[in-house]
Amino acid sequence: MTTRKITEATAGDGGELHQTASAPEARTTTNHGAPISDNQNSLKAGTRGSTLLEDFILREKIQHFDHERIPERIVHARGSAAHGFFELTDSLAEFTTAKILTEVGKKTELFTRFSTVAGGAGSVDTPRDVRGFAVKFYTVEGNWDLVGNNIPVFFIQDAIKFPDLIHSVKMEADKGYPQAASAHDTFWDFIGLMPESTHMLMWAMSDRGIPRSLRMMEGFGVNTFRLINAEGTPTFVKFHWRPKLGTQSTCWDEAVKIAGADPDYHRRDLYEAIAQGDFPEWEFGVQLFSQAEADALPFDILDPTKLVPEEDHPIRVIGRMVLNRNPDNFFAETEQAAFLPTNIVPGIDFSEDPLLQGRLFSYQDTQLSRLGTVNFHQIPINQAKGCPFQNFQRDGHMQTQVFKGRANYEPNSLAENGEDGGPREDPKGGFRTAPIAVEGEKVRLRAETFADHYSQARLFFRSQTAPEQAHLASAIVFELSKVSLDHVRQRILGNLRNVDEDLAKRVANGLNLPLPKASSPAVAPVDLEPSPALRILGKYPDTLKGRKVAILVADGSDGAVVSSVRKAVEGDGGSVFIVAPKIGGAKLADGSTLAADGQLAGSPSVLFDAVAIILSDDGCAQLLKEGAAVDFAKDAFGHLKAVGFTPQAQPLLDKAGVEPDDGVVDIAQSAKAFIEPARTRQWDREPKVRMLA
Ligand code: HDD
Repeated sequence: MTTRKITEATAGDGGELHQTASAPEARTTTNHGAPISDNQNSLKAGTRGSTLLEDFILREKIQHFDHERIPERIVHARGSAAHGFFELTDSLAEFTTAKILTEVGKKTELFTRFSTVAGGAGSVDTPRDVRGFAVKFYTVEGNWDLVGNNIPVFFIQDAIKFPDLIHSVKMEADKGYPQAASAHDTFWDFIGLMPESTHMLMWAMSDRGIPRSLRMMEGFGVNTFRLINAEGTPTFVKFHWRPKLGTQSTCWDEAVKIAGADPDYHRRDLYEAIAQGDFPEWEFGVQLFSQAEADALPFDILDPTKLVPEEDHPIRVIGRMVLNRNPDNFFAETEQAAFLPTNIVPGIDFSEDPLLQGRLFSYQDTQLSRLGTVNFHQIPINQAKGCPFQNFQRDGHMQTQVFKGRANYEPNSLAENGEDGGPREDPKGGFRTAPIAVEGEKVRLRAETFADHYSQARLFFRSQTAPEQAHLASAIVFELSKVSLDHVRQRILGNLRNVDEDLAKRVANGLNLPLPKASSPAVAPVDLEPSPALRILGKYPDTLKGRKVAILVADGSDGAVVSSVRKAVEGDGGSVFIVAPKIGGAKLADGSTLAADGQLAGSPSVLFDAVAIILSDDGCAQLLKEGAAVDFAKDAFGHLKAVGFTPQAQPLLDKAGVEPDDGVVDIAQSAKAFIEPARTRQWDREPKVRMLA
């Protein structure tokens, strides 16, 4: 009797906020349905005694918790995803029977997961890395997964090298670091010994490796696939995603600081944009090649380390993807999503690309270890939604389908007895592999047509604008400066000489090392016509759409200037984020209080695309003593962002080393004048703030 009274008293310790239920539909139960009377106190031998083994409620709850984690993805562990739809705008009926590519106007549900590659599930969003770009289309002919990246080529030409590549880039086996970083011995050791990786290395070291937002990345199917039309004629195809918001990257110093300021920068950005109804959108395009066109290319269409410049073979835009719904539950959807390059639909087929061929095994296999059962296709996020999925595969761990009848084999004639005989193959509408002729001996060899490893690396480097080339060279200097093995650095420099003599010299200078002999390429590289489409800068129009402008205020700030900046930014499609020394806001000159969206120390300027610093004389005097305010201005300037200011903020700008240029704008005079520089970065400023290679 005494014990019971004390238990009730203890249960109430959580205060009146502790909610209880009596209606069966609102009750907490065990996993097997038994109602739980007390979810706060374990069963004890006396109020101060040991917990009893008999407490099945405690054991079930703790045991379930103990098993909450599943193995993270061996690559692409860190990811963020969203639901959306695909809409076809131009039919490819001439080339394929796939309904998703022929029914114009039809919207197909999809789920898209973006990821970094090297880091673990809990790593930061902004390391220098490739980004995964995986789309699962729930088509009426089954799920089609296009499992691509934000870079159109890959490091290796054969899947058999993939485990070595990944071992080399992930944290070193003995030390367990660095996490989510390619700047270490083993990665560069592998890359130096693998000249075929040089082309993708250029991409990874370019600004594409440090995107500003997942919403501002291009995507690529990477491998070549085939489309198959009603006559059975195959056409090679490469898939492309182009962001409506344009491509944009961060500065390296900025990416490093974002990692501390907001490790979830990309995840938050995607989530918030969708939650606010600002749905990210991509155009979907294809490059198509007949066999004759493919044969005429200077490279092998089956070689995944090569691309086909869009200037030579334009991208035909055939549809769009809109991401318009955040996952309800991160684990159930984003974590349990299983993407499989083998998920294709009738009318689409694989090519013989040896990297793709290996992928066709790896993904199904990895899901078994990650999700633990051959029935992972029954998890809601992985289920085919556009059509039924049915066959005679049965049982296994976590079987959730309850099959009726005894038809679980084929052929069967049970229908003749009036029983349900189950599903049947469909020779006409079912998936058919294109009858491509094959010939040759069984060999472990690579085609000679795969042997040129440097021409496209050179093409990429020479197609970049001057600032992009400088960033690329500086990125290699940064990474090689973290490498401790001199012979590895030497080998890379020798390889870089085959890419571009100027690039090699700049990197050697940046390291203060002599330039070694060029390594001997298997095939001498050739000069190709530069492809401006490989740049980020200037490829898409500058815009404030999807971008965030921070307005820094303090007590005494002029509310009229705040309003005019807000109006100008929002009018141009951007959004505004008020930063103040205190989260409760600042008292403006007119006596009103402006609530803050973020407190200064937690809202550094690295998190924004442009900044406006609106201060009174007093407010500025106070902020001169606040390091976070000085850094706010200094970093915005250093990261080449537009800096709007009121003249009273000048002492802060001076202390932060902000010098006048076209991107430093007096917004008290004109908020509008701030908009154009705010749409982009001030590349001319860069040589003033940073020594680039
Ligand atoms: Fe892979 C995951 C993209 C080559 C083996 N890969 C994975 C994901 C993406 C890619 C975006 C994450 C999917 C998700 O969000 O769940 N991978 C690529 C691209 C490649 C590529 C574009 C080259 C064209 N991958 C590749 C090879 C192999 C793998 C050559 C193995 C032989 N990839 C895997 C994997 C992963 C994976 C181990 C880890 C988690 C998963 O599959 O589901 O099977």
